[in-house]
Amino acid sequence: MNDGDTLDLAPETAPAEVEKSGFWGKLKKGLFMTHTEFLDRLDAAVEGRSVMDEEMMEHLEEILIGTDVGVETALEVIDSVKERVRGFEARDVLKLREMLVDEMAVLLLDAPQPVVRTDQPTVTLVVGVNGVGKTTSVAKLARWSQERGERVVMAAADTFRAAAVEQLSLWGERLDVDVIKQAAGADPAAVVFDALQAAKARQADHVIVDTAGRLHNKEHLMEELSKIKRVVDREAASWQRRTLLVLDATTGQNAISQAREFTRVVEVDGVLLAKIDGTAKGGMAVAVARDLRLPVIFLGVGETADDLIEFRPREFAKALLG
Ligand SMILES: Nc1nc2c(ncn2[C@@H]2O[C@H](COP(=O)(O)OP(=O)(O)OP(=O)(O)O)[C@@H](O)[C@H]2O)c(=O)[nH]1
Ligand SMILES: [Mg+2]
Repeated sequence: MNDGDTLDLAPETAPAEVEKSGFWGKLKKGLFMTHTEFLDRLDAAVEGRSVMDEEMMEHLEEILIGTDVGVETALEVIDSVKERVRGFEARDVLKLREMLVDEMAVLLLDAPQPVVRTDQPTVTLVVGVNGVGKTTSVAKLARWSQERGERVVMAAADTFRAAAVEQLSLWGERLDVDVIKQAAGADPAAVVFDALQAAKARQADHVIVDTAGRLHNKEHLMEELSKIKRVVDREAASWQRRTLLVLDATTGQNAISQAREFTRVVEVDGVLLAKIDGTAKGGMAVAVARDLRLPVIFLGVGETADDLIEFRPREFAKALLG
């Protein structure tokens, strides 16, 4: 895949430490398909025009909706752009992208932001339906923590499939992170209990829990997640506890309905949107933030442990539309 180096997303606006961590490179890689499709369609819409007119605005609306930002958001962005065009300024199409980025960023900044406290250890439960990218995301989060100098423990609480424990153990070896596990079929809550005891003994900073995405039925899955949560609440009462819902960006609106269903039964603190690199529907992140009112915390931008970035509204808008 193209690394997006040709997109020239004005990295000079990003702080130096962001540059070093490769944030822009990963963001561009993650949004490459979405951005390219957006630009192609935008170019086609503005070709041969020098001023913005009503017809072009309609086009633009469709193009935005095509990136899956959600219909409401697309309409809001277009309304704001229309307002600005009417008010003043430049009806010049060259200003268009700039305006779109601005308006999208404003809307995104109005979305819920994650609450982060850094003074206590953290337990992160990673939940989501099967195949969305949970186990890979657990590894990415472990790497994320390691890079910040934290001591990490991973808990293999997807005991439903034998292969799931193996998959996480393999990541543990690669990353040199302890994996707490039991035999397949064991009680996931017991694995989490063990992991928390181990974490306390080792003075770990972060326990990351991989959970099953599929069980005998949905009720069973939800029951199991509540049981795990009760163990965490009891055993790590003074820790920062968070539940991250992993959604697969390539499934578009399906992921949005999944999230609605999940949040009805499990309290979710934020979303990790995986596989955004594999779709032109990267605007999904906006729909999660705006329509579901859930903070998007991380974006998964590939299959390696390094392919994780945090979600930053302004930068996201810029990489998406700029
Ligand atoms: N391109 C891309 N692929 C990803 C990303 N995250 C995960 N994957 C791939 O998605 C597939 C499924 O990932 P898993 O982490 O096994 O998903 P899971 O939710 O744990 O699956 P189950 O345990 O079966 O429910 C794997 O092939 C991963 O490499 C991502 O951000 N980008
Ligand atoms: Mg898994």
